[in-house]
Amino acid sequence: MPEAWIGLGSNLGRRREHLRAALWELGRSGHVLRVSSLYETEPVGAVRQDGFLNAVLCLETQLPPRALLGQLMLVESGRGRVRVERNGPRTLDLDLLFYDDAVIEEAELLVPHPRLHERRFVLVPLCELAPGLLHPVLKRSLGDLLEAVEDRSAVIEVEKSLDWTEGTQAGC
Ligand code: PH2
Ligand code: MG
Ligand code: MG
Repeated sequence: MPEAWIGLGSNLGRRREHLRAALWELGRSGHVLRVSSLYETEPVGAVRQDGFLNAVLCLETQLPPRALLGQLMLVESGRGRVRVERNGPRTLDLDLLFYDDAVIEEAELLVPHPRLHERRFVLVPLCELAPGLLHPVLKRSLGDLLEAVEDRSAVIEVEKSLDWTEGTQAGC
């Protein structure tokens, strides 16, 4: 069955709660195989905004990439995501990073995610789980990409593994 890698991020509201809910919801689209630690990360990009919680997961799924993307967007809206400003603050961001070793270049869907190799907040959690995974376009391992990345923004592990089966609790 195909394996999709998904990046999770939140910097608005009850961040941990948004990520936990996303894990739970994504379980409906397949089987969550692996989940990284949770990381407190410095915002990257032009927009001045609050810090993020980021993580990645690997989902075994029957859904083809477009259908999976649709599910990711549904889960985002379910957590109250409103698209106000490009790259601005969000309750929940779910990005399709890899879909097996597929290379997809459509207007709405670029896989692998075109900026993942430039961002420590994605590479660090990915490398925690799969440092040897080969980027299908760059043909380099994630470990290599992390070593080479110019991004120096802070990425700090704050929680070992998020238990998405636990009851609702105060977010952070
Ligand atoms: N997402 C962005 C822009 N900047 N910075 C961090 N640390 N984490 C993110 O998830 C993030 C970001 C747009 O998707
Ligand atoms: Mg994103
Ligand atoms: Mg996104």
